Amino acid sequence: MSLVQTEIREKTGIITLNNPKKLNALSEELVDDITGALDKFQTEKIPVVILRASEGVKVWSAGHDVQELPRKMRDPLSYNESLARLLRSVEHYPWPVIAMVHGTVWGGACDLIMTCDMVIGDETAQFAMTPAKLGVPYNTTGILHFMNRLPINIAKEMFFTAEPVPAARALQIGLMNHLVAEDQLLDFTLKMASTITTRSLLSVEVIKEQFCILSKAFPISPSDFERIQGLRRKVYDSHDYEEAITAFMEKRPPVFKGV
Ligand code: LCV
Repeated sequence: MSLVQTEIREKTGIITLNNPKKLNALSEELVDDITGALDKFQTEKIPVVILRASEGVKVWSAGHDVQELPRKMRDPLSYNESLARLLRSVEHYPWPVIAMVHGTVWGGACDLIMTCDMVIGDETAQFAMTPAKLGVPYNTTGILHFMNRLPINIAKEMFFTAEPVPAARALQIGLMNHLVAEDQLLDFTLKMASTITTRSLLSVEVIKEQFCILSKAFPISPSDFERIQGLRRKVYDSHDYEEAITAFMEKRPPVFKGV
């Protein structure tokens, strides 16, 4: 039983996250179903994809499945980890992927939204970036997604406070392309998608790939690369990381010591 529903409407592919009992947490299983749906749409040359959650959910996605995070001393967000694989599959889908948001979006799912090409939400949409709550050393590509999309001071506020950003503010800071009324969200998103299907898809594909290449054109020296690895290791080897994950499981607030 797939954890996503897929359909094609007027040449637009729709992937609906459909694991409400886990609040669409981005488990390995859900990630595999999303990437499988994208592969299928790519084979069928579907020129635009909408990524959404089921009608009327409170939580669009609760982010990385915390139960699948390593308890300690392993990078929770490494290159081959499920979340990173999912973000790359969205980034490298040849044509636009539009995030359609009703409900709250947490952590890695926030990064997923920031990796989609456009974001359209209704007034229930909220976005929270949570690594600092979970003692997680977010990864460099993920931070770059936020730096590419938001003013750096806004991106820092999201990471440092881990507080949800409500829909109106998300529109104001440019996190969302459009904020539309809940009852118009699907029609508005489908209309944008169908406009794109009338354009030259070869041109759209090459322009999307250029955005992808240029958004990563960030020279970094080998010593800085190794310094970042060392800094991140200090965090995922720390008491704070292990305490945060344990506290989440035990449903209690974490007690951070800064070590
Ligand atoms: C596993 C969950 C989750 C969940 N995983 O319902 O970006 S990073 O670096 O932080 C990255 C590592 C990441 O993405 O980490 C995950 C970030 N996500 C969050 O911080 C959201 C955590 N969840 C919540 O704050 C609440 O669950 C929300 C506000 C989403 C919904 O609250 P609500 O009261 O409606 P519950 O909290 O009661 O959750 C229902 C069940 O889903 C589990 C949660 O543990 C509970 O399990 P039980 O039914 O066994 O008690 N759950 C929620 N989020 N990310 N499991």
